[in-house]
Amino acid sequence: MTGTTTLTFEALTELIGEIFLKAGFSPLAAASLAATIAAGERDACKSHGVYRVEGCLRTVKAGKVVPDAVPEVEDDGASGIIRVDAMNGFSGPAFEAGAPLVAARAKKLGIAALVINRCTHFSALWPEVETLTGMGVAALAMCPSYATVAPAGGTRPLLGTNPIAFGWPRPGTTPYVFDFATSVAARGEIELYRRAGKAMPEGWAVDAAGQPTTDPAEALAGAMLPFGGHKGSAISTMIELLAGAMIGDLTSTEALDWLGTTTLAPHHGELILAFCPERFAAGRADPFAKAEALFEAVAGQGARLPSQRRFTARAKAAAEGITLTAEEMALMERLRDKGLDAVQTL
Ligand code: NDP
Ligand code: PYC
Repeated sequence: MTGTTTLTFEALTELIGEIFLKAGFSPLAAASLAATIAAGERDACKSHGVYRVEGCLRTVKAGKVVPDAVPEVEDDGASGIIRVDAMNGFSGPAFEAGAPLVAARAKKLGIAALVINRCTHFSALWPEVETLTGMGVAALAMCPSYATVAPAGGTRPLLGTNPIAFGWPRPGTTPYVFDFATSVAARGEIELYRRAGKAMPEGWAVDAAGQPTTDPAEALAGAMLPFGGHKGSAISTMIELLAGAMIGDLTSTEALDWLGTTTLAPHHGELILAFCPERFAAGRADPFAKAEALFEAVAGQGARLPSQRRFTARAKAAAEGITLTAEEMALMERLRDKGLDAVQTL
């Protein structure tokens, strides 16, 4: 297939939203997920861009997510923990229900937590922490996934690719944000290598026999590796504890048992912590001025801030649009026209 299609962010969001509405998503879920996926394409984060749309539909068709679930908020209006039960739906509507509450509570108490239970979470975390920095708080988000990563020193899947993201608000400019899988690479990255028929870099994964591999298919059938050896393994384990065991939700191993496959989007919980820097600093110093001095010092060494590549891609997309390949566009059109009939569950 040849030729490309260039769309505005709004047009791509609308196209993905149409697909989701046709597949039975609630208008809120369709809008929320479509904006997150379109933002992945806009910010050049293809591992969580349009290729995820088909996976969402397959997960619906397999009966593993409720596309029109209405999240239920549990909040007594005073405590530091706000809980949202996603009611087995996608995480987006649950996050949107809880985000303004957790930001407001953090401003009141200094710190607050948003616990999301029983959600399907397939997306990048930066849209969430950016939403919270936009509300004036710093944020730390994390969730398990499904067991695809061996612990450091091990050879079999046990941990998830367990993402962790942090955002710090910067008055007058884009926030400081990092967001990464605790595996060497996100599983979505390996899937893109598989689709492109390319070998992966060394050190990302072992095959089913526990031997190092650069073959994406062997890696997907084997185990991915944590980033930074024992350090990434420990952070990933912490995420299993805080955003799985502690919040009364599934660990990555339990999530895989529940789903029965890694070909659908995973179901588990999520933990998001919100901090009010002014409340923590309590007048001792200006935390935002100190942060700016630190960021300037980073840039002063010729290093770049995380998310700088994304924000550059975002500006380029605003000026020039978002370009999809002919294959990607054909898939979007097929999913829009045929809905759930276009996908298989295996
Ligand atoms: P990357 O390794 O691509 O990027 C990690 C972070 O490091 C980004 O914030 C990136 O900023 C930054 N960065 C990269 N290179 C540099 C550099 N040279 N200097 C400074 N900062 C740098 O991310 P991953 O592949 O690990 O993860 C991709 C996405 O997958 C994440 O958004 C994550 O949330 C998502 N994910 C979601 C899962 C889920 O279950 N929902 C599971 C696993 C992953 P920049 O983007 O600007 O390059
Ligand atoms: O890319 O590792 C990943 C991933 C897992 C679940 C959603 N994304």
